[in-house]
Amino acid sequence: MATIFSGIQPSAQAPHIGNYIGALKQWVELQEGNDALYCVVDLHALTVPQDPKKLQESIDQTYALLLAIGLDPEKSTVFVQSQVPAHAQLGWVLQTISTMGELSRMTQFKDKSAKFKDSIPSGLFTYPTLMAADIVLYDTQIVPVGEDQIQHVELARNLAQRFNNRFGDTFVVPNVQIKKEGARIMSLADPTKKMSKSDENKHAAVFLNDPLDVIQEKLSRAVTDSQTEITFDPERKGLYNLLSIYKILTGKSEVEIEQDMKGKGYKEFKQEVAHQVITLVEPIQTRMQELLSDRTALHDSMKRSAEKAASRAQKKLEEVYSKIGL
Ligand code: ATP
Ligand code: LTN
Repeated sequence: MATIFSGIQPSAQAPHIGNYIGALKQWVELQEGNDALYCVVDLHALTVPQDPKKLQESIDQTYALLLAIGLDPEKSTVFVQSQVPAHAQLGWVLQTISTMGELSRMTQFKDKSAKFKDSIPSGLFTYPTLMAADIVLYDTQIVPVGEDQIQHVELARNLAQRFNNRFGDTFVVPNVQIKKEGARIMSLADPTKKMSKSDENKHAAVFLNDPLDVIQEKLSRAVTDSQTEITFDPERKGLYNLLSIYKILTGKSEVEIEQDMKGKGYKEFKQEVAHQVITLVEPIQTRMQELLSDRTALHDSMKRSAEKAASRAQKKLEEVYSKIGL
């Protein structure tokens, strides 16, 4: 049994199938037989400007989605970050032992700050120290994420080690866990770019809350190539991406899929992929609507999980405060 921690930002835009395949699917698998904590990281969302009403709604939506994909509050602790004050408190402590140099090297900071020209919010810069706090507060051993978060988990490891060296053994040094397959699902509109929530091209990503006909339409338009044979060839990026999605969702082997697709055209194959995606998202959408229709029950569940997480986090924070002389 391992302690697992991961987080997802609440956003007005629902997660896409890249988020699901790269991260969320593993969360569900890992809750079996492990001590798993999953967090809606609303404090992280504040690193870019937010509308308060919309943020509140996004938190509910994201929490409901996590339950709808199969996370079970009886098996894992699914909670909202801002409801456990120790995250922000430890975040500050870790920020004081981080350096400008190491934070400047974060590629996500470079990408996201580029959009702000002169007035880059400083939260965008210090964000990885809060993420490190999220992880080390619970003696986390394994952090399941998509590829783009490896650098942040590396930083969490460095900060944990640095703190331990300076103040004595306090934190477990966490390990990142990346799925070999699906860690980087590509855009359907441009398979050289990763599938992203913020892509301006409406056909780049399939979102878990997309209407079923929209899913069909997006997949039928997915960029492929002018060849005809359906085979796993990483050089044929668009097709390879669709095949990877199909492979993960069906659990079939590459040989099996290539056999099944012999003689079939792209049109038919894309319909098959759409069918698999719809089979995945339809029950999730139904469950999510049910959960969102009773906000009192939803908020009660949030509160209970936050209390569970907080009692663990508070102990670690007290240990940290005492070690650093507070
Ligand atoms: P985006 O770039 O789509 O806006 P994000 O990384 O900001 O995504 P989060 O909701 O914070 O989105 O990420 C949730 C999880 O999904 C993270 O573990 C991240 O690594 C993973 N992830 C994001 N995009 C992809 C992708 N295209 N393929 C696989 N995993 C992904
Ligand atoms: N930075 C991550 C979300 C995140 C996270 C975490 C992931 C915040 N805290 C702790 C794993 C562990 C993102 O943007 N996807």
